[in-house]
Formats: sequence, structure tokens, C-alpha cells
Amino acid sequence: MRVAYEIPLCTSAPSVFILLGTAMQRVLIATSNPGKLRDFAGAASPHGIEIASLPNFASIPPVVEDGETFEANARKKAEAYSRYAPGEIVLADDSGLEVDALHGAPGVHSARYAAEAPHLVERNTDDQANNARLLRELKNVPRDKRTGRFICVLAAARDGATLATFRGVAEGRILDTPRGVNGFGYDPLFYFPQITKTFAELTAEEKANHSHRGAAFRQFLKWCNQRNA
Ligand code: ITT
Repeated sequence: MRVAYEIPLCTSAPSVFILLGTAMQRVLIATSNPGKLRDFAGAASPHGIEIASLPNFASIPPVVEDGETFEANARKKAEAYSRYAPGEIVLADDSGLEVDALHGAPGVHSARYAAEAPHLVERNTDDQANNARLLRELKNVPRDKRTGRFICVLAAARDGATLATFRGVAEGRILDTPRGVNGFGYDPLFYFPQITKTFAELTAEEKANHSHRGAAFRQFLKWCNQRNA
């Protein structure tokens, strides 16, 4: 007989189960980006944790991401979406690429960088167009000046209130031609010197070991453990 009973991963999170002594835990993520879901799954799997999309996410009205910081947008998303899963801890991230030679752009506008006025539009532009704009903007910038970083701010909220936020950073360099077919967004242009590969040349599990999102997710897990200690 399989017996399932709940243990608190995060206080009162009812989606954590022990099945026949094997910890199987589930974390709810609110995102419209399948690439982010894959990244979270890659970060969670070594810990025996399952990532689940917020139920009926596609039918929930999207949050307008008009904050000036990653943190403001991450909190806004997590708070709004957590109202659709009463009593559950819901995670949402806001993330993007900051390029030094572009004074931090595309930054919080990373998902809409190909738009003429990225700060004025609400809809995301597609990854290829965003990458093409990035390459255009960096056309005359030499290799040693193409430094930048991915940033991910992950917010955990319950019933419309943020409980905590976690920030992860990955430092790298922007190539002048794409490399690799995995990942999403700017991954094919983001070269990570530590492993001499772009993020698009990594599996989801490998990316999680080095990425901004993996780092933020590990901080979330640590926070959960501390709350339960
Ligand atoms: P949700 O808001 O629904 O989660 P989104 O794609 O709109 O999905 P963001 O507003 O946080 O998410 O925008 C993040 C953008 O930054 C994303 O669309 C990519 O262009 C870029 N980005 C963030 N993390 C990335 C990563 O790990 N690899 C490549 N590009 C990334």
C-alpha cells in the first residue's frame, strides 16, 4: 500500500509529500516562459523536487511588468499569481541580461528588447529578434568590452504577499555569433568563461549548476530548510 502524507517543505505548503519514505516535493512556478520552467526543473531535480506550473496559468490575466527593477517585477508577479493558489507558496522570477557596454541594457526590458521602445510595450518580442538587436548594439564593441551578466530575482509569495526574494547572478561575455541550440532567450550569445561554453551548449541540469536562476533557486531551498529547522 502506498501511503502519502504531508510534511512542511515551506511552512504550511500543502504540496510536499513523502511517498514510501522517499521525499518527493513539489514547487509551484508561475511563468509563461517554458525555458524558465525547464531551468527550474533542472535546478530542482538533483534535490528530488518536482516543478509544477501554476494550475490554469494560461487563463490567468498576465501581470503588467512595469517595475524599474527585477525585484519589483518579481514581487509583483509572485504576489498577483499566488492569489490563484490559496495557501500555497508560489514562485515567480524576473530576470534579464545586463551588458556593461550598453549601460546595463537590456536589463528589465530583456524580454522586449527588439521593440522600438521596450519600456513602453507590454508584449514580449521574440528571442531571435532580441538577439539580433543585441548583436547590432554591440557591433563595434571589442571582445574584452562585451562583459555582462544574467540576473534572476526569484520571489516567493503566498496569498498575495511576498515572503522572501532571492537573487542569483551569472557573469559572462556576449559573443558575436550564436553557439548552441539548448536553452532560450540570450543563451546562445552568453559565453560563460568558467566552462568555456555558452548557456545554449548546456543541458538544463548543467545550466542550473552555473546559472543565475539555479543560484536563486538554491537560495530558496536553503530558506525553506531554515524555516523548517
Ligand atoms: P514570465 O514573466 O512569464 O516569467 P518572461 O519571459 O516574460 O516570462 P521576464 O519578464 O523575466 O520573463 O523576462 C526575462 C527575459 O530575459 C527572457 O525573455 C529572456 O529574454 C531573458 N532571460 C532571462 N533569463 C534568461 C536565461 O536564463 N537565458 C536566456 N535569456 C534569459
